[in-house]
Amino acid sequence: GMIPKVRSWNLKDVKVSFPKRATFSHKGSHGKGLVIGGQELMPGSVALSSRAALKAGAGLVTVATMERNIPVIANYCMEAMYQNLSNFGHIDLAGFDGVAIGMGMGRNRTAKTFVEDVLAQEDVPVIIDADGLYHLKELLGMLQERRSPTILTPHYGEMAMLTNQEIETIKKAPFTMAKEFAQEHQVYLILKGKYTIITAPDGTQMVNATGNAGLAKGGTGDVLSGILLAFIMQHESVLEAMNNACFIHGMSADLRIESGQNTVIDLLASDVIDGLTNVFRTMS
Ligand code: B4P
Ligand code: MG
Repeated sequence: GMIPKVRSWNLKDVKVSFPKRATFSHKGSHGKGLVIGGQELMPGSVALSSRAALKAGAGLVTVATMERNIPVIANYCMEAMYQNLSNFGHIDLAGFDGVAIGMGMGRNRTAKTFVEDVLAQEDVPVIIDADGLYHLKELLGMLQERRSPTILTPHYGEMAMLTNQEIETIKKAPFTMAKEFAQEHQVYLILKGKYTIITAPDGTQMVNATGNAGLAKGGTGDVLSGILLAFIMQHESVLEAMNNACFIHGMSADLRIESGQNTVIDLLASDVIDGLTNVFRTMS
């Protein structure tokens, strides 16, 4: 097929658009984020997302998850606050500047009602990942009605599921598939892969080339969702936040390898979070 002219987001773009942390800033200046997910057998996902959000600069992070998982998650992410998801039929998003939903959330019907509930609340930007995308499949009609940004982060398998296509079909025309979907449903879309394609609802596209095969391991997508949550709360533009999140997530993985701290074999999602320090050191 025809190869579209899509530009790569680069380090210079990141440096120009990355928000400066003001000397007199307070935690309220950097966003209050809510991470929703993590069913009983998957506590690690939201632990990674919430820690990634804090390490990426979010002011406050609350995790809404299964009660019995809270101690495990808090052990990895002490700075977060917690809500008991099992007690809520409705999650009030008032007071939050951004929401990330779906990581390790599971595919039962209760989980679906949370996705529906979040999408119905108008004022907050929402990131939907992983099992949240699975539930979204039946809720696609809600997307166009939303008044604040919705950001979807499928990998190729999830994109195939959302569009009723084979993965091979997506691979043949990923730019076109992403653009059509983003425009039809009026969403921001991050199609994750070796080259990640970032699309705005108006069809604007950018590609990210940072990252390496070390990222092909469970949990790295959850880290991206957390970084993204932190950035959409602090950047003026959603598109810049998405581009920077993808670039920095991959750059952290690249620096871990280049510095000899990890190899592409042993790199863990948590190493990508730890690597953010080296990335941010180059930003100032
Ligand atoms: P899931 O079981 O849903 O995996 P997951 O929980 O979403 O994992 P995680 O959240 O950690 O990773 P994610 O991909 O979100 O599904 C996995 C299955 O989906 C696979 O077994 C496969 O069948 C299918 N699938 C997924 N991606 C596919 C692809 N590209 N082509 C064909 N089939 C695919 O996030 C991973 C992160 O790491 C992203 O940011 C991504 O950009 C990055 N990354 C992964 N591999 C990379 C690489 N080689 N180079 C650079 N970046 C890479
Ligand atoms: Mg994932």
